[in-house]
Amino acid sequence: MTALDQLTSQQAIDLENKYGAHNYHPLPVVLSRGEGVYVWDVEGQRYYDFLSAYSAVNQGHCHPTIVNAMIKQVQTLTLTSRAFYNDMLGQFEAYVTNYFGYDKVLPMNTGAEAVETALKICRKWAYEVKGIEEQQAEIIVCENNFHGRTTTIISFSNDPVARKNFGPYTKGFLKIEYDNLQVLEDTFEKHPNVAGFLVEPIQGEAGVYVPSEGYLAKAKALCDKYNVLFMADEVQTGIGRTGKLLAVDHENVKPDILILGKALSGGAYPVSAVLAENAIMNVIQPGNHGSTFGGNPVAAAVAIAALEVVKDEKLADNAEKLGQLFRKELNVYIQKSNIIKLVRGKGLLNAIVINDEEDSDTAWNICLALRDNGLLAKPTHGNIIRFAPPLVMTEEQLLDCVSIIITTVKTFEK
Ligand code: IF1
Repeated sequence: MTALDQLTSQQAIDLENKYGAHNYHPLPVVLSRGEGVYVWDVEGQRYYDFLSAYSAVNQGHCHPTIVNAMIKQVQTLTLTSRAFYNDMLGQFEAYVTNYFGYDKVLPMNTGAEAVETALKICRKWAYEVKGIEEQQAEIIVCENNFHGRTTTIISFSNDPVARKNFGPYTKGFLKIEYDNLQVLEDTFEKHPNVAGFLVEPIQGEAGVYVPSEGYLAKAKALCDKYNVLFMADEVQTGIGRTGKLLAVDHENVKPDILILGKALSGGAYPVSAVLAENAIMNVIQPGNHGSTFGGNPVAAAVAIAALEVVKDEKLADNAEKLGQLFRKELNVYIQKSNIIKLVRGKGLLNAIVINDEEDSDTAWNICLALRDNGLLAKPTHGNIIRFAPPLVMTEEQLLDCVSIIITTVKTFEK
């Protein structure tokens, strides 16, 4: 067998099991092609993608504008490192800062790296601008957060699966309840060395947990009052997913530090970024931070194209419209269902909560049945199923998906 022979699904699964570290438990489906809202398995079966690679493929699979920008750049210049200038990075920097309304951007590759970058900028700002004594800066994070997999980030996770036996952990983080403004202010009062507040505008991994209306705006106002940087992790919620360009736009909040990843490239390439105004970003000087691949010409070309698609195709508006329809249609069914408890979310970032024990395998079994009916989704935290299709979906396709979901869960009614 040569590497390029067409495998069966089972052969592909067997290879991963034998030669790959077992750091995932994928739904058993082996994909080999994608276009728009659809993916195909190696046997040629077509599915609606209702995960979008955890909201990275907001622009749809293999979007021609993004693919063409990538091909053109890959044939011209791929990587220079930041030891030299390249003719694409500056164009991306000008484009992305103008797009989101910030003075400066620091480009990286993955979401976790962007979060790390934000934490480093925040700490440096604390010592050099806010005037906190060295080594004393603290950053507030939320319970049930998900910000990535690095040693520092898992240090402030409270998911034992992500965290256990990876210590010793990085110090300097205070964990408070999400969606609780009183606790946030109490923590500011008690801890004068707080430099930043890192928050997901909607907690994705926690089960698409949408905070109370006004929480983000009021948290930002408290940050201003206590001279603390409000850092929004929009890696999953950003770039049109929740029905606005950014999830913080629902409350007209402008984060001091904005963290982007995933759909910044439409899923074509790892591109992440941190944006801030000069007063903050200028703490970063040559040698302080960087990455071999961060800001490479391919990433720059791909990200410009990916952001253009979001604007040209009005993907945020489409997510808002289809999200309303999705929740409305599902709610009609939920009225008379004893298997789905509720649907929640914003735009096209939604989840249903299954009426069963948290450690039951019902959500997993529903996802297997959805797969058999032509729709791919994945459980998060036991009894919750996340629904996040590409934002290029049409209303007709969405209604088709709603019908697949309802037909499938019906067979699980008790
Ligand atoms: C995995 C979850 C989603 C993120 C936020 C930073 C990152 C992520 C808000 C890091 C990444 C991923 C990573 C993926 C599963 C996935 C996920 F279920 F774990 F929570 F999307 F919902 N901030 N989220 O959601 O970005 O370094 O991965 O590029 O298996 O770890 P990354």
